[in-house]
Amino acid sequence: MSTVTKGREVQAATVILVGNPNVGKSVVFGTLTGRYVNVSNYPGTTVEITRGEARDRGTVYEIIDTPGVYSLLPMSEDERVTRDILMREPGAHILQVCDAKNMRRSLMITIQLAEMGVPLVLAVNMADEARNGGVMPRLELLEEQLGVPAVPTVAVRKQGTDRLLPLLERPSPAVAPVRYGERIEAAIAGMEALLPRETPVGGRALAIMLLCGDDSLAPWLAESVPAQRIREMNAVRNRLTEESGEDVAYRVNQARLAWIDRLLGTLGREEAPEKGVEFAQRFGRLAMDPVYGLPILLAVLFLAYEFVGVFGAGFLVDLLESGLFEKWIVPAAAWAVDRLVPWPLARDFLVGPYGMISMALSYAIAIVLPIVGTFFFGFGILEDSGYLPRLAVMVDRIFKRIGCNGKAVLPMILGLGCDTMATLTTRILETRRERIIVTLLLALGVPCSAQLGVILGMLAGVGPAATITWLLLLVGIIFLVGFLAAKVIPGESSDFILEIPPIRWPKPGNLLVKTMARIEWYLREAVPLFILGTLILFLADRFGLLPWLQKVSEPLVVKALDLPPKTAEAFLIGFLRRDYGAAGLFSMAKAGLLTNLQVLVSLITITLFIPCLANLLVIVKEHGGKVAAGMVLFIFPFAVLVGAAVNSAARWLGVRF
Ligand SMILES: Nc1nc2c(ncn2[C@@H]2O[C@H](COP(=O)(O)OP(=O)(O)OP(=O)(O)O)[C@@H](O)[C@H]2O)c(=O)[nH]1
Ligand SMILES: [Mg+2]
Repeated sequence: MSTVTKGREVQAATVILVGNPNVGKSVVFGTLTGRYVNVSNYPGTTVEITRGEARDRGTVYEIIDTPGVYSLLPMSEDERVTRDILMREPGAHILQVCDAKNMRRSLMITIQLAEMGVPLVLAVNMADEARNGGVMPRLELLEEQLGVPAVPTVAVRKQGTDRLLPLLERPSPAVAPVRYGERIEAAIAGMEALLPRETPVGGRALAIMLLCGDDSLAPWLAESVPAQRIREMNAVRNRLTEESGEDVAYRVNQARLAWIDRLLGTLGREEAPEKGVEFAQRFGRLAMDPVYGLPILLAVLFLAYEFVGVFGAGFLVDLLESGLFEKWIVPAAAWAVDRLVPWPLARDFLVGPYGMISMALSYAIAIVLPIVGTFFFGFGILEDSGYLPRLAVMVDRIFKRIGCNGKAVLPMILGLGCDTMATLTTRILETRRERIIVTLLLALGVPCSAQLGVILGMLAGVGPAATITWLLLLVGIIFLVGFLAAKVIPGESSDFILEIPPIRWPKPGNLLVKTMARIEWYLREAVPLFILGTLILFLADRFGLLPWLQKVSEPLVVKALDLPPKTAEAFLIGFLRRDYGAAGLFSMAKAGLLTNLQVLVSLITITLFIPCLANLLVIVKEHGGKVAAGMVLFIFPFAVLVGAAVNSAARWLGVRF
């Protein structure tokens, strides 16, 4: 990349962070740029690229954080994002972040980067854990063999990371001369000859990718190579597969692994004291155990319920809503409005039944904020401890039934944070079928944090029987719909391959920053929509539309679901934001407008109800308008149907909760 002068600073280079999932790329990104991006202890935290700037002695670097990859031969959408950025930024310098505990896998990528001929520096991260475990490789020898710097780092403690930027000023490509046997080498040579002379990454690397059957390069090929050449390339590839009769990608991988094992064998390890199995790792193993895993899961759920449902939605909400808002803020605002703006309209607008302060702010700050705050905090602990991938192992067998594998539990659990974000995270799933199934289940049955908290709070008020009914029904519906969807939606499932990171004590710093970042995001995202929703209700009320809304929705809300007509308002704004709708129900229940059965029916319906606007937009973005429309058309009647069925069944059985 050319050198551009920017003020007195010199724009030196673009640096792309590349590496396996969960090795600490985002932590390194944070220490280099000072920008926080989400960091968690499971693979697949980052699914999109983030750019930031780093300065070193008057030189400015553009740093790019990427999703973790197992190979630069992309198997999933997030892996493709990383490979494509390498293609799109020719001349960029690469900083590969390795996991010192797992150099075998890290070096798979190093080989591919060497073949691409990109300038490279290695950060051998997690040196602390590798040293503790006695598996830290001797890096001087590695540097010598590969011909590039390999810096030991402990990114979370900023150790070694200050050495990276100076080394990135003038890096050179690594040397990793892996040979793949005569036949494949001949095909590589044939393929290379057909490629254009100037390619964004090395011709040899591209030739190997194409021979391994990388279809995701098709758009690039179509742009840069004449059609005749592409046909010739296909011929080379077909001939090779026919001749060797073996999977080329498999052969290539085997050759690379053999090369790596030889290399690692010559390196040797740093001396380290032997240590017994730690308590944390023993717990980590039990959490995946088919027998002990279950009580651990139940204990985790119970703690989450106590913390979010009882402490957050009960204690904190009471404190803020009944204490702060009802006793102080709303009366004070009413008093001030009376003095300052004597028009009844203004008074109504601010502190009336659909007022900005009495409804929008008090829902957002007093009901939803304490709930999402406690949720995000508890969720952060789960993320950073490394428990989530173990849960994935536990549920793998069940998830196979719904056409996915255990990995799908990650987006589903993230959905409990925010369905919109989780829909993006479905990219870590390998096949389109899995992505569509999980997207559907997220939109249908996974309540987001704010909604979940409000729901837990309401259910806690009704009692354990209703809570358990709600939970069982929801889990049952998710699996039933998943099971049916897996039958209907064509396509393949993929094998379950998921890295299990070590159990770690969450770092309070990361936990705090992450929770604050999410709360800030929540406030920025939610409050404007709360205000908009309140405005819609306020205007609808002014223009006398609310009775009309209640009337048109009467056959559904009153007849089918047996709920008070006012519930229609909650459903309406629930589309704007799920949690807002739930908060509407919450305040109705608190005011004693709903019977226990009605609470349950309305909660089930609103949980299943159509996804919020933001979620819908992301579904359109990821899967197109048709899929999104199909989902909404299925979900909406389905939600009402289930709600009505629960109501009739409970009445028929005489259960009142
Ligand atoms: N002990 C230790 N933990 C680390 C170190 N660097 C990162 N971590 C932890 O490793 C986990 C993963 O870090 P991330 O930065 O999210 O990893 P990533 O490579 O960006 O992961 P993906 O985005 O999923 O590809 C987090 O729990 C970090 O706190 C380190 O040097 N030592
Ligand atoms: Mg990351």
